[in-house]
Amino acid sequence: MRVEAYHRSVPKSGETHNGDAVVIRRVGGVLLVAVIDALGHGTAAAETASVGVAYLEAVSDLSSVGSIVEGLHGRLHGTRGAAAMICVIRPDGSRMTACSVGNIELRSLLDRIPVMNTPGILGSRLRNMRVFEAPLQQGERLVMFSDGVSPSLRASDASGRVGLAACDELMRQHRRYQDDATVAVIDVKG
Ligand SMILES: [Mn+2]
Repeated sequence: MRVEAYHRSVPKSGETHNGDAVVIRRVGGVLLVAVIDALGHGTAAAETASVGVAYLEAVSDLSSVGSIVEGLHGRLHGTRGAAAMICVIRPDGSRMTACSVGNIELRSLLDRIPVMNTPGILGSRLRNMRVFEAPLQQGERLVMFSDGVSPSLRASDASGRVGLAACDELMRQHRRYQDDATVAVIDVKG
């Protein structure tokens, strides 16, 4: 199966700097999709988010989501802290593994992902990390989003749209203008 990922991220209304950030990259065919939401907004939040992005752009071993989260937690020490969801997908698209610390949410079109959020703030407080995983099937769509997007979002809300057009439709329906807002869409194709 082929897996494609896209994202849209915009700052809070009136801000030019974004405390949300997304990393999408492949290492040896393994796909990493990460959404970061630094506490607060504006320049200081954007600086914290960029520290997280730098770590996730450089991490070379994607075999353990728990290790990635612990590494990100360590790197963010001394910053204002952040929520983040790390999702890793096998090269053949057959399985996903993820961990979400704080309030980054995940919705699934086929609704077979046992999502478990981990309480805490990366950089300052991380206990009882919960890593969840599930097989993926053709036609699945995963949507990861920050709390600048309404939790009423469903993965089916942009059905019929693909890529950035799907991200933009989800934003149009669910964006909250008082916070930085991010959606990342992962499509599993045949
Ligand atoms: Mn936020």
